[in-house]
Amino acid sequence: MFSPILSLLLFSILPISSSTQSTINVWPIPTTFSWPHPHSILISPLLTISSPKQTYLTSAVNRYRRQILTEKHQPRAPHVINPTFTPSLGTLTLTVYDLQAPLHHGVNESYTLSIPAGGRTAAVAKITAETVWGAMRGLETFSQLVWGDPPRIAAGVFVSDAPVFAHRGVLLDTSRNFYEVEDILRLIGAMSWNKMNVFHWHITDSQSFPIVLPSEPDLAKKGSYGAEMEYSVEDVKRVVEFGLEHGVRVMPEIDMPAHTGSWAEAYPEIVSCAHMFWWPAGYAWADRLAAEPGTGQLNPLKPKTYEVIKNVIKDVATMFPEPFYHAGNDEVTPGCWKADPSIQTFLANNGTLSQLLEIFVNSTLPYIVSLNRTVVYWEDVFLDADVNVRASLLPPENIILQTWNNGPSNTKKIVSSGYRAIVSSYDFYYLDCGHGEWLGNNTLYEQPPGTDQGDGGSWCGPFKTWQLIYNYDITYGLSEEEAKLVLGGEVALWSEQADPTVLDSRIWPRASAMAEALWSGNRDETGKKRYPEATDRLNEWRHRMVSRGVRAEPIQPLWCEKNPG
Ligand code: CP6
Repeated sequence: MFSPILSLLLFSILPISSSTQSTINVWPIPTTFSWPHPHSILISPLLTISSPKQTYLTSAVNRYRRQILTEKHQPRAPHVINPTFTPSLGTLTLTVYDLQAPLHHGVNESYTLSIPAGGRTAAVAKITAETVWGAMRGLETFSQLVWGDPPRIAAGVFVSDAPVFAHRGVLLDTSRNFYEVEDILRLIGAMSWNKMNVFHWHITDSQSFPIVLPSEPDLAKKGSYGAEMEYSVEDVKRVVEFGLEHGVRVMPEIDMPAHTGSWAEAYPEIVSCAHMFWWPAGYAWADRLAAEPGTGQLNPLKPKTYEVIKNVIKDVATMFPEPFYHAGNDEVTPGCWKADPSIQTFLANNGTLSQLLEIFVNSTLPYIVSLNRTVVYWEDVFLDADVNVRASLLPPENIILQTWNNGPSNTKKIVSSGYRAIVSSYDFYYLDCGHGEWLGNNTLYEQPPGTDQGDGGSWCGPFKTWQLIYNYDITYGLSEEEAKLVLGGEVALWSEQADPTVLDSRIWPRASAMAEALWSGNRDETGKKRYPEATDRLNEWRHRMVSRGVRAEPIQPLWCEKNPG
């Protein structure tokens, strides 16, 4: 053992090797950090993490302590960081100023972290944060600075960190294919490692209705894929609690009025065109790339529709405390309502499809707002060319619009009309593509002319690479004022071609690319896109995620690690 004084002395005279790294292996990279003299100290096996008492913080502290002492992560590119100084790090102290702040949109997630330089007696690392949620972010950064067996930590590090965008999410569709609660928890856990904070749970769609709602039990009983593929009230509680323990909000989406074919199993009388396949009899979509069972749209003219919807909304709002409530409103298909005889009368009397949607929105939106919720809708409700709702019926103080079509121009339309926006442009943020291109109205399938009624479901552009995702600027082309209305972004895993067998690899590490771009940006100090620098760090991070139990896919061959660029 070196004496502290000798250590200090050694430390000051040792030359810093030219091969020491200038960056820290943390993902997402903190907004500011310094590590002037790269070296490390051992972590005491008796490491104490002292923190104020708060249920979720205490849970996080216990989790991180275990992880730090047992992870034994071996860096891919070995750090040339010597020597390792004694004494070891025995204490991490957390200071949190506000223990009450709830995990809501915009909550303060900033923190500072300092890890003492080696050679000091009674070395104490410190995290300070305004809120419990910021403290969790600091713990994550701390844990990523640990490596090796026995565990050691980068020493003489100072980090001051806060996110650029407040909303950093992942959408998972649990209707097209079913996921166990365990899969969802694994996703939420990995999100928290990436400092992502919103799990957008696209629970229901046309294919299945997997959530059991106490006031409307028949919706799941008849509309799920089977009793073993349902989320109970208890299951939802587990997901929401797990989210709180990890600083991840759980935002539910019950999509409507379109994408509701599964509701027709319990209530055929309130769903238009539920079993109407958009392609004519005899012409099956040969590979059933993303088969949609006739989208199904709730009928806005039936009083019963609203009885069911109010029960659904009330139950969902009770089960999910999250103040954002996603009410869908994407892809209303004209052909569906037009095919319903009870709607044809309305249309014959000069009613329009947009008026129908306005009736629907006016009969549901105020109820959701009355439950103290901010409503998130897909952009279609406002921007769809055929079926849309006037801005005067969509108050910007209650409504956020989530864009998914064509990137920047739609974001511009949304924010320049005064709405807050969440960006999930399919050209960049849709991760679901597993089996190649959308075939469109491909003559290969001998689709008869004049039968196009929309694509009838999900399709899939080119595979989105992590670099494409990383480089996307979600506020591109906006004024400074407009950019303030962009809350953040979400990557999306639609599940026509995904299920638990591919969950981890479809999402990770590509979601990590968005996570960093939205946490600390995608450019270096000179304003240049920094993805070349990020590559090795992401590779490292992908390996760490794998060792933590998430099967993130590789971004390069092992050969690259042996042959640095
Ligand atoms: N399901 C629902 C989908 C899609 C949307 N909503 C979707 C559309 C186009 C693509 C991928 C997914 N499958 N309910 C759009 C928000 Cl490319």
